[in-house]
Amino acid sequence: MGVVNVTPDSFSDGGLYADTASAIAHGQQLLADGADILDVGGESTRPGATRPLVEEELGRVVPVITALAEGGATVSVDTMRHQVAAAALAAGASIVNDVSGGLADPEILRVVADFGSTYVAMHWRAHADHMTDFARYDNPGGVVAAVRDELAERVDAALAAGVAAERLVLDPGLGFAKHGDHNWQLLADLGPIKTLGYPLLVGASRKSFLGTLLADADGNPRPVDGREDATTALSVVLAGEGVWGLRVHDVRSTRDALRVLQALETAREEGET
Ligand code: PMM
Repeated sequence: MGVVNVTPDSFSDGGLYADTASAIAHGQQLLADGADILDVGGESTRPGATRPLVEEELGRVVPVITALAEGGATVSVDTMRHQVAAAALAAGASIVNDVSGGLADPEILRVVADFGSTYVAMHWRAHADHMTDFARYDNPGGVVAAVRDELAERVDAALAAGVAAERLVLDPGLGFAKHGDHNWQLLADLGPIKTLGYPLLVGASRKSFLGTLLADADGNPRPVDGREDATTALSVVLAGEGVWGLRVHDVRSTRDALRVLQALETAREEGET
């Protein structure tokens, strides 16, 4: 899944594709690089970000989705709002990627059910302007158990609203009300979330915990544009563990890495016959 952030302020690529034409061109480039899905978003969720108006978000994503879907792309809309989800699905998107898992705007679940679209429910606790206040996991089992249990609640809500079970995808929500150690614990132990029985999407690309991992000798985090190799390394590991989708900014490096995995798998299978 390639990221098309039509925002002035996303942490990883803020402002680069903020206008319609450059967002469309970027989406087309990601397709050429091998993306299966384009994830188009008009709201930055970086820590501390404030929300755009609904009209602003609609104006950012709808023309981009229309153009990319008309060109034959499979498009997801990265939104927490039912109005934006409805307009995006009407414009040709087929997946709703809701980072709040239906908590920010429960009406979104009904929209997804009505359209029969695929729904990505991510683990989330609060909007970006105060999510770090919620990065506490004192419960037994810590962050892994909490994320599993809270995602199970979102699954129940989605199913109750009429979303089809076979159209549900779950996401542990790296960086959302989570500090670096929480992200690593989740990545190290996705098993309990997998036991919920739904495909998993993971968005690790360029996130701050990778910047912290790669900090220089003075402890300064590696800037966003130097986190690509670490992102690719995680893509390889996660794909090898059977994760359904990888939400990344640089599709080419992840696609290349997946090709390597595929070639090894094929060679192994041929070796066995
Ligand atoms: N991360 C961001 C935005 N949307 N959606 C899903 N499903 N999972 C994520 O981890 C996720 C997301 C924030 O990253 P960005 O600002 O680079 O888009």
